[in-house]
Amino acid sequence: MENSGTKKRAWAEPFKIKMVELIEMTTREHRLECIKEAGYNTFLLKSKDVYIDLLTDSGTGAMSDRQWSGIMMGDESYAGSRNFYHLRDTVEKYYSYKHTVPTHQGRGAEHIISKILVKKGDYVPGNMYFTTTRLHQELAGGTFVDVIIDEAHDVANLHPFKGNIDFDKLDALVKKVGAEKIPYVCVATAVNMAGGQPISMENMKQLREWCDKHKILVVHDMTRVSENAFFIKTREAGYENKTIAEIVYEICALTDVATMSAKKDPMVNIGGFLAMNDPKLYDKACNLVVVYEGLHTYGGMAGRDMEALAIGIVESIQWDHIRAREGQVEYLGQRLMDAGIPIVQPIGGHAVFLDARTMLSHLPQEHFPAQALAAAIYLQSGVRSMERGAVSAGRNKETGENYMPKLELVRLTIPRRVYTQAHMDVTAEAIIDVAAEAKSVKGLKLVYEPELLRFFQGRFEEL
Ligand code: P70
Repeated sequence: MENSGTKKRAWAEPFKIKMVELIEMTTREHRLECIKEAGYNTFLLKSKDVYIDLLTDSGTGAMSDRQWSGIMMGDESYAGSRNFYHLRDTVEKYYSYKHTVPTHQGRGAEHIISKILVKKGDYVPGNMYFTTTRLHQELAGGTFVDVIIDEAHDVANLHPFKGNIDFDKLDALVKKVGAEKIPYVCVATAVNMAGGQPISMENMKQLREWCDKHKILVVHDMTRVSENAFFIKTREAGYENKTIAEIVYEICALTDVATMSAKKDPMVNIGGFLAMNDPKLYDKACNLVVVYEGLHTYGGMAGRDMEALAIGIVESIQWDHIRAREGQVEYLGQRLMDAGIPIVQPIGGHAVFLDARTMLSHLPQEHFPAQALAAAIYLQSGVRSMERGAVSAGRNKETGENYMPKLELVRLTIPRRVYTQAHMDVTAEAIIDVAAEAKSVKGLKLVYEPELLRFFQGRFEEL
């Protein structure tokens, strides 16, 4: 019953567990060795040494029995696989976009669209940066400009739609560089780097009008669109009686192009796509996908994975599913808040974000408090999280200076349909223990810094 769910009631997962994967707790001694060997970077830990893995919700979800059946229906023909047509029709039916180009994952789609639309000297405004998205815009010669509302940069601000775009910032950019230098606005739903914060439908509609007025395209990073739809349904007037499917469709229909990392919302272990309505743009994307990914009817995906994705799209927009998903994230966030742990509020869609700046207030940002906190949590409990602060923000491409973002966060990301409420309890207790001994956590210095996306492979030492 979709509409009764907006009242505060207990929720339960709309599934039962048919197969389990065993995990093991390790000793503190062993974890100390592991984190040192990993250069204090949780990306470099081996998963066998991790107890509860909250590094990411990307590709880590549990597929349903239906999705696994879809895997068996893979049509692995080089060209014209029937799974491609199933995927294409599903994207059009639920997400509104007529043309779909499969890619190996989200960044494959970002690569292609940036190459097509961004010219040297262009500016690409967006509601906060995402690491891979911004890099592809920059590699194509563009400059990213943050146009998210100021509230998004303030961890404690309770704005219900911290993913919203500030139109004064967009107007100022047009005034400064001219609309012809802006190929598109990149709008993300459930903004990852802001803490999984949603954009409102009202703001999306305004964006459509603004872009029409300036003849600028809207490119939608729809990686977590159903999570955004959940917040619209539960927070925005006029949407309480709409289904998640209706809201998702309405959001998508306000945009021209979409990039999707299918490893999130639709719960496949690998895959993504680029989608659009304009046949000319589709033609260009087909030209490029054969160079970088694969033939346009499979892109970077196996037939079986396209089938599982088509099924996952439908599962991702079911009310029972999304309510349980968000209920679990909220449960962890609320437990931490009750214990006085500083987290990004309101609690986001895919993760709980710890405010490392406050938790480790004895460390200056140059000593990478979020990186240090993620390492300390692992050491304490075997729970793996991810830094989302100065290390992730990287350096200014012109000046080489370190970006020092306002948000210095550690992300506890909840995979879909994988962990139980008891795992959330254990995680919360571990964080509370670390907070009690926060002063003993030392800052870090970079000892190896890769040129691109340094957070993935960078190595650190304790100061
Ligand atoms: C995460 C993952 C991926 C992602 C995303 C948004 C809003 C595009 C993508 C790219 C994986 C990740 C990626 C970079 C740094 C850390 C982690 N997010 N847009 O964990 O999609 O990974 O499929 O190429 O969240 O948040 P893909």
